[in-house]
This record gives sequence, structure tokens and C-alpha cells, in this order.
Amino acid sequence: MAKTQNANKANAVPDDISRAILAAHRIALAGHVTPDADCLGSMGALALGLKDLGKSVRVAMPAGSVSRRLSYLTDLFDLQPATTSQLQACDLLIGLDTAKDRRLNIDGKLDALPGIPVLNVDHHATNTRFGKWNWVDPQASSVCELVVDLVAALGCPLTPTMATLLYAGIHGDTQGFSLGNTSTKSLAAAHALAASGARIPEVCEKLQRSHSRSEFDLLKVIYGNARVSADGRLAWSTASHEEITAAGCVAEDIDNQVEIPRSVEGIRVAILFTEGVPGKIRMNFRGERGAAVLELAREFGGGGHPTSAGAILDGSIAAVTEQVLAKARAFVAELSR
Ligand SMILES: [Mn+2]
Repeated sequence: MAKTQNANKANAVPDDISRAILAAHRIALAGHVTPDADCLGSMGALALGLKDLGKSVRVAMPAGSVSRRLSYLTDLFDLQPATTSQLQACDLLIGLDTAKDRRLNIDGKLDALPGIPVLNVDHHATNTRFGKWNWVDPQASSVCELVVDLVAALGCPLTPTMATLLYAGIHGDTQGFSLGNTSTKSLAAAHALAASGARIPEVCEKLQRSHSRSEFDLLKVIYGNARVSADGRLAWSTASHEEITAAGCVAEDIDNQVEIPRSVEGIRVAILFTEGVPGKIRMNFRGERGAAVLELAREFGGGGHPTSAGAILDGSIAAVTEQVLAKARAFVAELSR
């Protein structure tokens, strides 16, 4: 049980992080492009908590960036996406769940917000520490797990809606408490959120059992295109721009469908290739039993977590798939049995 030594480690909030937030008056929040439940849950809960402290809060969220499934979360915090000039009027920008400044989901990125100090709260091992203040804890299951401690340190009471948002993010990043990042700390955070009124059945229904017909048709495409390598250790699937469009979906509807090839027994590496935008092939990599797919994603300019990573390449889906599968086959061949 090598992991126990970190399992109870408290995500103690660094003093400079709480101080910088408490000193600010107009706070902008931003997550990463193609936002997931962790990104939206942490933004939403922190936005509600900071408003409760009397801060003016703006949320960066370019139009069309949230999937239909996850709009459940943005509806809970009910904040209009900020305009660039509203963001420019802020005296602090908090980046959440975002490893690199160029991944921030802000029109024009940080270049659009000159002079605004950035506070970076993240759990990606590849975080570049792009903030003036940085709180990066790769041991944390999710940023929502960190925000549970952050709102407590700031003195914000956890409302049932904040607890629901944070629970959704922990649920999302741990795949329903099923992955290796599920620790006593993440379970303790979930316990605290449940005690604060998190609506757990609602989160599970909305995140797991609420596919629109279009999203369901896209799942059928991804099941239909799924393949497994001859040795059974690599599984992948694809969805071309034509297939995504024919299902009635858009680029934002691609989120965790890599779980489909990942669900094959015995695989070590799963990859999903999707062409949400024509000619831009997005790859989601997942590693099972410790397969460090981050190395693979980095070969293609990507990043992420050790066993959950992504990258984007320009080209046709056929050419990119062939190029990446060649490297992936070599990668799984090197893994110990
Ligand atoms: Mn996350």
C-alpha cells in the first residue's frame, strides 16, 4: 500500500493564496478550454463563495464552450459569461484546473488582460506555474477537492449548491470514485460535501445518465469505431468531423468518451481520436494500471496527468491515427506485463 503515505495529506491552503484572494475586490475566474466538470464545478462554487464574501465576480466563458451535458453545472451558478472589458476591470484573475496559460478559456488569452495578476490553482503535474501565485497539488484528485479547503480557508460557508458543484467535479475527475486518484482525502472531501447538502443523485443522473439523443448517437459511433490491438493492450476509437456532425453533435460535445475504448478488459492504453474541428485531431489518452500515457501525449505536444492526458495534431484523422498508433504500439510494448 505504497500510496497510504499521501492518502491523508491535507491540502493545506498556502497563506499567500488566501491573502491574495481576500485582498482582491473584483475577481475574474477562468478554467481551461473544453471545460470539464472539475473546471466548471470549481469555478461555480468559488464564484458563489466569493460573491458571498462581497467580492465582485466575473466568469470567463467564451460562447459555445460548454457541452450540453455540463450546462447542468453552469445553470447552477447562473453567472453570465463576462465580456473582455469586464474581465479587464478585475484586479485578480484566478485560473482553475488549467496547466498552461495558453489553455485558459479566455478570448485572447492573458494577452487580452494585461496587468492583471494571476493566481493559479491546479492539480496537473504539467502545470507551468504561470501565476504570480501558484497552488499546484498533483496529489489532489481534482481542483474541486482543493476548493473545498480553499472556501473553508476564506471563511465562506458551503451552501448545498456550492457543495453540489464541488461534488460534481470530484465525481468527474475520479470517474465516480473509480480511478487511482480516489484517496481518503477525496472521499473525506466528498463526505464533507454530502454533509453540506450536495445533491448526489442529481449529479450522477445529470453527469452519467442524461445523454441527449445526439450525444447517444455519437456514443454509438465511438463504440462502432472502437478497435483493440492484436495483443489486447491498446484500444482506440475515432470520430471524424462528418460522423460528429451526422450525429448532431459539435466539438464541445466531446468530453470523456475515451471511457469507451478504455472499458475493454486488459488494456493498458486507450486513445480517442476526434475531429470536432475539421483538420484538428484531438486525442484523449488514458493509461490503466499506471501506464504513464502523459509521455505519449507529450511526444505530440500535449499535456495532462500521468495517466490521463491529451494532445491536438493538425492533419486528417486517418493520417494522425496511423502516426499516433505507431508510437502507441511501441509505448505499450515497453510496458511491463
Ligand atoms: Mn481537474
